Amino acid sequence: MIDHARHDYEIEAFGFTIVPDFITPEMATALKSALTEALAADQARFGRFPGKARNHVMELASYGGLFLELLEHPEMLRFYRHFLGADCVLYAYSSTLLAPNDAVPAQSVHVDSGRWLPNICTGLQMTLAIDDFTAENGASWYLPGSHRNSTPPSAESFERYAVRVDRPARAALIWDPHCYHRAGDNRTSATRYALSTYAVRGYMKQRFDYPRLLGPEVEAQVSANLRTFLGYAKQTPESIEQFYENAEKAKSLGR
Ligand SMILES: O=C(O)CCC(=O)C(=O)O
Repeated sequence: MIDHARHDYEIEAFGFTIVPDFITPEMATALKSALTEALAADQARFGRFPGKARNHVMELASYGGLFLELLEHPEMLRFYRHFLGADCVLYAYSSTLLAPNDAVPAQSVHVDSGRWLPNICTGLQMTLAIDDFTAENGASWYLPGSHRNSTPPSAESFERYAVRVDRPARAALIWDPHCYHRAGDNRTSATRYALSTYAVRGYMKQRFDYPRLLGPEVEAQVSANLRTFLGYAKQTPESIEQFYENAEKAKSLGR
């Protein structure tokens, strides 16, 4: 049983919380091999772009299968909906791998959202550990309470107060993307596997236009719950004809 009151409090107060045993061992194993395949496919498709990092998959929903299944995780959706409202949408969905001795921008202190609005949470992230996060393989550091900072902490404050967030495989770190953090160094010989989902309020723009990226095939294949989370109900019409067609469609779906 997940202690929601405790985790919600930790997100509010510290900007992050660790929820253990978030997925089954079987799901973790299957996600690891799906991530390995996606990484190779992504390099083949996008490796020609100078901005493409070798150990990163920018967008996982487009790889379908298990990655779409994970987006239906009821506890993940509960956290997102609790903090962002029932109509919140997926903003981004990517890998969070750390290869041995890799130097990545995430090792500098940063936030994933520079937006600072006091007293309103506009985004929430989940980093799902597929492997253990340890001191040796570069467990990330987070500065508790810094999601409430209007300005970045000094390097000295970060080093003094940040905590290393070790966690076991299959744990979900649920966190505010305005919480200051940095990745560690992976001094082992194995890549550390994780992936991240990131949701925003329903009135905000998604990083990818998921309905167009995934198309009507995925719309037809997934549950109503997932269609909402992917943003299908938020699409603006591209023509006046479509405005009237959408109104008919909504009526027939009882929306
Ligand atoms: O945990 C990590 O390795 C880095 C996470 C990170 O910096 C991010 O997701 O923005």
